[in-house]
Amino acid sequence: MNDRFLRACRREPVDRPPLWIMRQAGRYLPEYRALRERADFLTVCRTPELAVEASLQPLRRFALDAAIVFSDILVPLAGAGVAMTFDPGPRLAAPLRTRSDIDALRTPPMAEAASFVGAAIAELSRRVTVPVLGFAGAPWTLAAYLVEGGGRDGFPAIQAMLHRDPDTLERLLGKLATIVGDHLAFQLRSGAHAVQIFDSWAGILSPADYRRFALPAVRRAIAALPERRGPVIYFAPSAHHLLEDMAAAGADVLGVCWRTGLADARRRTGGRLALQGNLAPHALLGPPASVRERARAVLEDGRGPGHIMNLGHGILPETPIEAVEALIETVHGFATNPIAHAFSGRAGSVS
Ligand code: 1CP
Repeated sequence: MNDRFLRACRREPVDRPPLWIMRQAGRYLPEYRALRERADFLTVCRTPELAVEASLQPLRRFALDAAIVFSDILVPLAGAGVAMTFDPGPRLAAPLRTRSDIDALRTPPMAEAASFVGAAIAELSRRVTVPVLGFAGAPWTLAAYLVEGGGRDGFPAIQAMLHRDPDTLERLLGKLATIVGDHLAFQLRSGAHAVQIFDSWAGILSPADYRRFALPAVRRAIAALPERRGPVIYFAPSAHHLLEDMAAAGADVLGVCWRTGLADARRRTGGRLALQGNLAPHALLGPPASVRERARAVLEDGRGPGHIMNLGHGILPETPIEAVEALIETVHGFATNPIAHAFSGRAGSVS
């Protein structure tokens, strides 16, 4: 197996930084759009054969260093009985606003509620020669969607709950920490080599509220994982003001968006964690020469033990394929240590 990604997560030496792309399966790929003509989003997620197909699509085109199972952060909650549709983002039939709504949220074992995710991971790990990533939303980010009922700028409903009824919010976060810990552990048992936690909306919190609400919940989810486990990546965009606190969540790798420089993040976290990121997704809308220049700047900024090259957030649906190719060529041509690089192979990633 190509273990460049796992080595970088552990801050071990590598010939060049590994690369994967957040949301590498998705709407920028014509073959994904074709798959979605045949099946709706939740059906793809819940049918292991289709989820594996979506996960394999980017790997057939690009020599990436990790696969990610095709699912969504809200899918385990749908499995736990929260009624929702996707259009394209999640829409809940009934947002959770009161204490009794939250008490009614079930926390069934994820091996039952999201068994299809485990089946997709097991099959994917048989089909690829790169590590397979599982993932989950962080408790705070899942709570933001559950309380709002969908995505909305600033998530005013959870902000109101935080101020009006902080005990109820803490109760919800406690339940979600259980669900997230269980879901991550289930994915690792099913064959995931590493897991990523997306805290997409942590950045709307002040440092004090992050430390009171979001951080304890994500820390509890990570602490619930077995001691001998694959690496955990913790990513929150627009969270420059939270970086030192995020480093205390218990993850091995910190994902950072483009608003924070990698060398700056390394200094602020004392070099204790590997770092992942952080080319701006918009950089891929530029011509290939510009993509190469921007990607090289990120690679230089990330130099040091444990850099996983990635975008600073999910790839945009309008991204041209040539831009992704330019990114890949640049990473493949970048030697962490020029002497070791001369001896490295370039095997494909789908067997
Ligand atoms: O029409 C479609 O095909 C649906 C579009 C889509 C896709 C392709 C959604 C709806 N989710 C996904 C897949 C997905 N979501 C993956 C797949 C694996 C991969 O290749 O990376 C992952 C990791 C996610 C994670 C996810 N979903 C996040 C965290 C990452 C981030 O961008 O911050 C979030 C916030 C979601 C919620 C969600 N699901 C879908 C959309 C459009 C959204 C955002 C909605 C909103 O906030 O309004």
